[in-house]
Amino acid sequence: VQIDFYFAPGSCAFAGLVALEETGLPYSPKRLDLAAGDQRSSAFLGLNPRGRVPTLVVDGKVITETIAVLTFLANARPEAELLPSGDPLKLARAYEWMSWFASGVHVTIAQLWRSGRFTDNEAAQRELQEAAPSLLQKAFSEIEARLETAWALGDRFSVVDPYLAVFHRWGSGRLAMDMTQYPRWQRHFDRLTARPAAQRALNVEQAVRSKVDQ
Ligand SMILES: N[C@@H](CCC(=O)N[C@@H](CS)C(=O)NCC(=O)O)C(=O)O
Repeated sequence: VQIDFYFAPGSCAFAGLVALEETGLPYSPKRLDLAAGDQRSSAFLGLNPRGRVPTLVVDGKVITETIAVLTFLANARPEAELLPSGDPLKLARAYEWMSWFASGVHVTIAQLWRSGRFTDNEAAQRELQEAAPSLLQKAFSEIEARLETAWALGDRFSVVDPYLAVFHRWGSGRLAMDMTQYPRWQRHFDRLTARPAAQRALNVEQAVRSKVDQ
């Protein structure tokens, strides 16, 4: 199997990068420089017409969208139990978290950093940006309240966990938020980044990073 993984360091593709490392499947990391606009090259748009990372290509089949990428990887290595099997409620919880991240939390971030996606009107863009921080505070507090266990789904790691870490990194990084106000989430993040697969993912990012990407 030939696996190519298109990603950008520091982006939401970190979730897929950690998941890939957790599977142990061999893959070729393909770094895009989002600031330089690599995602809008005609070659990449041919793979993903939305011009976004993560994009996973498995034997020529293209898989886009974080939830689809994480689901594929979990099912590609069922023995790793990266998504719960045989427990419909736990599996629903996994998709509850991930759907909220993709359609809620991540979209609020886009409202702040990429308001041009929503409107060309500059005054409206400013309004979108100004509304975002309090929405993010609310979302981050909800994450903190929900994280009652070691991992998002309980005592077992799943692909939900590196997806959570994406937002933690943005919070402590570009958003310059005081993440100590979310102690459970901080512990979760430390636990996640201590995993060998997460360490390898961070090394892959570091190896290609020439500047700080979003
Ligand atoms: N719904 C997509 C969102 C992907 C996305 O927006 N990725 C960002 C990086 S975190 C991106 O590629 N941005 C490039 C751009 O907007 O030009 C998913 O969940 O995978």
